[in-house]
Amino acid sequence: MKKHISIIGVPMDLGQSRRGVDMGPSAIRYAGVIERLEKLNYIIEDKGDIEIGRSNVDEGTTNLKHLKAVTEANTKLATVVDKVVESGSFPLVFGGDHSISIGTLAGISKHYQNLGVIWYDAHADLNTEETSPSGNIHGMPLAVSLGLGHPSLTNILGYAPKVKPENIVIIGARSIDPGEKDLIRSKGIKVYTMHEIDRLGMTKVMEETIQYLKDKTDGVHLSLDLDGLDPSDAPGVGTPVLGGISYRESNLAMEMLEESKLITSAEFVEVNPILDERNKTASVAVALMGSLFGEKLL
Ligand code: B3U
Ligand code: MN
Ligand code: MN
Repeated sequence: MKKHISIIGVPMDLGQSRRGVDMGPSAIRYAGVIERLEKLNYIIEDKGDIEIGRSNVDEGTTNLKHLKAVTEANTKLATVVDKVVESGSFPLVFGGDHSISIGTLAGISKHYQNLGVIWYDAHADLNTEETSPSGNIHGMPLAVSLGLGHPSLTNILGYAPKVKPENIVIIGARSIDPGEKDLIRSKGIKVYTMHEIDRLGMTKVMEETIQYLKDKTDGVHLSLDLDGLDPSDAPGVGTPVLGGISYRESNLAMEMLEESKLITSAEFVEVNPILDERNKTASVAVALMGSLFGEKLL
C-alpha cells in the first residue's frame, strides 16, 4: 500500500518580530515539495493553510507577544494534526515561525505514550515568560511542550506535558540563553551543540541520537528549524546564527533518519522568503524532505 502524507501550512509570523515568515508555506510549495514527494511514490494530500487571526487585542498583563492569536492558531493546528494522525497519514507541517510546534506537538503527542522529539535548531527554544529575552513565543515551544509556560499554551487540547525531557534530542544549538542552559541541566536534556557536531561528526551524532531514542519511544517527531543550518546554506531565516550545520551534513542526517524508520511526523519552520536569496532556503527545506522521505543519490 502506498504511504500517505498530509501537508498542513501554518502562515504564522506572530511568534517573532520579522514579517515574511508567514509566507513560508507558499515558498515551500513553490519550491516543488509535492512533486518531489510524489516521485517517491507517496500519496500527498495538501490540507491547505491554517487560518491565522490578526486581531490586535489587548493582551492584558502578559509579556508574551500576541499570546491570544498564537494560542488560537495553535489550537486550530492541533485539531487538524490530531485528525491526520488518527487517519494514519504522516503529518508534514510547514511554518511559519517555530511557535507552531506548540500546536503540532499537541495534536501528535496524545497518540503516543512516549513521543520522541528531535529539535534541529540553532536555538534551544526552551524559554519561558520569565527567562525570555524577547517575549517572542517562537523561543518557547520546547519549554511549553514540557509543560512549562503560560497555561493557555501548555494546555492546548487539554493535556500537559506533551513530551518528557528524556525523550528530547536537540541538534545544532549555538545560541542558548542563560535560563535555557539551567533548564537543560536541571532536566537532563540531551543536546548536541555545534561543538559536539564538529568533534564527533554528523554520522556519530545521528547514530547516537537514533540509539538514544529507538528503544524508549513509540514515535519520533522531527522539528526542523531552518536556522539550524548555516546562514550560507539557509539565508532566509529571521534569526540567523553563524557557524551552523551544513547542507551536506543536514542531508546526511535526514538520510540516516530515513534509514532508521523512526520518524512518524515532521515540521519545517522559519523559512522567510522575504529575507531569502531566490527562494534558496525553501529549496533547501524541500531537498531535506526528499532525503527524509527516501530519495537516494544512486
Ligand atoms: N532565544 C532567543 C532568540 C531566538 C529563539 N528562537 C529564535 N530566536 N529563532 C529568544 O528570543 O527566545
Ligand atoms: Mn526554533
Ligand atoms: Mn532557531
